[in-house]
Amino acid sequence: MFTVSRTLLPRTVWAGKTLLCCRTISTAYLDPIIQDFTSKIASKQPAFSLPPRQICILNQPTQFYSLLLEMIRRAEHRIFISSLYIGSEDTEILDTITEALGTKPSLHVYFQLDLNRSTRPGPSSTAKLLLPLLEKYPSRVNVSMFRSPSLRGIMAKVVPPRFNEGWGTWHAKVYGVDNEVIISGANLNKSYFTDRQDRYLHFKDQPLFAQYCYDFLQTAARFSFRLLPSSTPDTVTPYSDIRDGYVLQWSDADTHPHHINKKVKNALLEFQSSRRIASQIQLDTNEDSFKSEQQIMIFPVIQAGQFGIREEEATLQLLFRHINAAAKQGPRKRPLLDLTSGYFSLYQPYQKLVLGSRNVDCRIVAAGPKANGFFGSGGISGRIPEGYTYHEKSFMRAVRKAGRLWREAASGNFKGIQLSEWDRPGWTYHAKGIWLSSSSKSLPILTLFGSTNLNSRSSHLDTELSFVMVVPSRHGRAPEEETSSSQAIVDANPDALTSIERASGDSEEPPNTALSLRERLRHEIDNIRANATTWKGGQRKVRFSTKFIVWLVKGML
Ligand SMILES: *[C@@H]1O[C@H](CO)[C@@H](O)[C@H](O)[C@H]1NC(C)=O
Ligand SMILES: *[C@@H]1O[C@H](CO)[C@@H](O)[C@H](O)[C@H]1NC(C)=O
Ligand SMILES: *[C@@H]1O[C@H](CO)[C@@H](O)[C@H](O)[C@H]1NC(C)=O
Ligand SMILES: CC(=O)N[C@H]1CO[C@H](CO)[C@@H](O)[C@@H]1O
Repeated sequence: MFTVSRTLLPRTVWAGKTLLCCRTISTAYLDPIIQDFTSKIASKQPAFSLPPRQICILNQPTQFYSLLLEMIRRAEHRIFISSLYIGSEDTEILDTITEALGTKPSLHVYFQLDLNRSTRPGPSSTAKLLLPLLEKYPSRVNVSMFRSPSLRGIMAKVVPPRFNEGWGTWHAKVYGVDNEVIISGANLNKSYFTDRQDRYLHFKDQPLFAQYCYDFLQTAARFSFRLLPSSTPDTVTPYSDIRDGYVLQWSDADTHPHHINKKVKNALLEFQSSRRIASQIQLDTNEDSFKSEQQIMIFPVIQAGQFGIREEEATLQLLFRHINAAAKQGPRKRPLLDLTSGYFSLYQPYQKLVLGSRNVDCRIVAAGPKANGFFGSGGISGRIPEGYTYHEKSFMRAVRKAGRLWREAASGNFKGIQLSEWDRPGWTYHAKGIWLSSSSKSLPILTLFGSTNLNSRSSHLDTELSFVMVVPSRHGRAPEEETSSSQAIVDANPDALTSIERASGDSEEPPNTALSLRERLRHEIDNIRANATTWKGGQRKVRFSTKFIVWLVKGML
């Protein structure tokens, strides 16, 4: 059975706040296929518990945009944003932040961005966009920019800017305000607010979770450059970088920016382990635990391959090991895993897990070539969609070789591995993540969301922050999982979910049940799959020169 509770002493947590008490959460309400996994991951990763009512799942880029603006307008103490960059096509976000700083005297704003991507030459770089804000509110705006230590030497100079990002970016996406946070894969650029499909999970009134995200960004700031206007006195410290109109200040005189690997590794490891120890959750298998029937658990995972941090990889290994073990036990339903990535070239070890899990069915949604953000780009970038087709073809060859092509089973259900492509005229696709259901007929019980694309670039080069969320699916002492009446409706009519949501007061104030959250997760997948069709890459030609480029850039796609 499952491992019994680990004992955690309540301790003083970060930010000088004291823990009220250590919350005990029972794994008894989780589906049996994720009980052991949850006990294990809780012993390795920081953990947060929250009621399902505080989680809102947005499905449209326009909803993300309006919520983000609303959050900025209601910010009182802090705005903390982590993104690759801020685009110049939309000025409303920065205008709204400027306005908020003007009206809220105690408001501080923190940005954590990727240096190379945010300092592209030209007047509209993110760095230049942020300068007026820094000049106006020098003591209340902090902008940190991470630069991969691998970006050095002759190659970094020779390879054009767009490609040298391939050496590893700051990729985590966090949009936080006071005690609320949106976790997404979206950057702050116009298309992400209009016609680029992503995922957006909003967590309301979560001091501990928000503090975790904030502290993660503060940790990253310790090994990042600080953006300052050239007019700031005494900015040029050793290794600082003077650019046109601004300075990228380096604050750690003892460490060259190219040699930060060890320090970053230690900082991230220390950060995770301190948060794990301070974690308010204690797991047990006792059904009587207070209110745990409805508690959602969230486990942050960091993947930063170039610093030797591979929590996402370890987490997925663990997840597959446990669901395989559970799926093998006795005659039970086949678990269904939905997986998606806007840049689908599944990392080899993950491919192995998916292909080797013969009792777990898997549906994958990848971006169709036209929905790839690089479709129609000039030069080598224009080859990127074709490069992904090439990766998909080799993945599908491996699926065929493993005898796991999607097919109708004797039961009438489909099984195996299905690849679909997302296409919606005028839109591009950038969603990523995993959803797990205990069978094709039931609602999700687990999801992975955040910045990871689940490809080798995410695993080895970029720095990613993602989260595993587990949702209870059993009630009280009932031995079987729910087969709710709403589930029957959903199976009969996928549109029914929206009416359920509407009936229960719309998404503004979702009902406080785990079941409703699982329905909303299902709705999230359905919304994505509504624009997914059969993969047609098999019929697409990949030019030899594209294959050569893919070979040249290896893990960068
Ligand atoms: C923002 O998006 C536009 C296209 O919508 C693109 O041309 C531009 O390069 C993007 N900005 C950055 C900094 O990547
Ligand atoms: C933010 O910037 C201020 C002044 O510019 C600086 O004193 C402070 O240390 C910075 N805060 C953090 C958390 O980096
Ligand atoms: C994409 O999905 C939306 C619903 O989310 C639907 O209205 C639209 O017709 C779909 N478009 C295509 C091309 O399938
Ligand atoms: C666009 C940009 O800033 N590119 C830079 C990325 O980093 C390398 C190495 O420092 C620079 O040479 C590039 O100019």
